[in-house]
Amino acid sequence: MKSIFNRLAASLVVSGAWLATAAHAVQDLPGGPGVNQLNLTTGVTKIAQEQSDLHWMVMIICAVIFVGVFGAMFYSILNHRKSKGAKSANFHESTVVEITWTVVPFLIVIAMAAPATKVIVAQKDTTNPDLTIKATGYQWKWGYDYLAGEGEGIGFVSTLDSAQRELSSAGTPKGDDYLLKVDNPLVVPVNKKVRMIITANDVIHSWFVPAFGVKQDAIPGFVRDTWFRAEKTGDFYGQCAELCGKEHAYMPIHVKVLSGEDYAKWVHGQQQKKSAQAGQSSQAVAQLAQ
Ligand SMILES: [Cu+2]
Repeated sequence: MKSIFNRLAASLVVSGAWLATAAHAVQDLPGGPGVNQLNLTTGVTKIAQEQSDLHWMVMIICAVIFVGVFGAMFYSILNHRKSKGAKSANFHESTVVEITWTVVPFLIVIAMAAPATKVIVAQKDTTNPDLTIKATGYQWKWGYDYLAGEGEGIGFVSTLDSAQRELSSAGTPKGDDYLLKVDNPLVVPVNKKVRMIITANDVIHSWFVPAFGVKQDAIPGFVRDTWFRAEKTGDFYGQCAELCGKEHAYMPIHVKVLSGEDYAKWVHGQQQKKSAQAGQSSQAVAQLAQ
């Protein structure tokens, strides 16, 4: 018996030490998750800000109702109990009470639903984008194709950094961007409306970037769209948010928001790379034909 307790104590000490080192080793990732983060991520789009405001509004309304209802209940139980000689009041079939408890909750629901509907409608408004990018979910990576706007024709696949995949297999998490680092991040310009067309090639995935307030299921055979207008440059992270198989945890999303100028440079670089590759392959074809 004693040895079981000893072993238990030893394993607690070991796991405690592991937690302590893990907590020290990891820092907040700017644009990504923070250490011990409880609140929603700080958004960098108007929609994300509005979602956060809605969240707090509903949270506060719920808290006020909770305190009001439980306060009245406990007050009644304590101060109007039988042992204190309380006589029960009779308001059975009171029209005033019945109308009040129907109208008041109805008004509360309307007060929450009206602003929420406004945000949902704005979220779905993908008209007049500056840039259109298709994201395709694969087991287990994301494909990006720039369909319209500056950078049209660019396309690449974005996969988890293989070194991090190995760290995960070894059970040794490391780094602030652990399991969020990719080979080719999605690059977009700041303050431009980017329409994302989302689909999948095998099973259902979900394209989710909390800082943009965007989460859209990627469904094979269907096309869905969403949009964002990032108001800050920087790196923002997300993950596939629909359980899609054994490597579901290994298909992160990394979006690099660049200034208009830097974005133009990136587009130029990508196009040069593409034409160089096209040149190489046409040379190869010419050589084969000789
Ligand atoms: Cu997935």
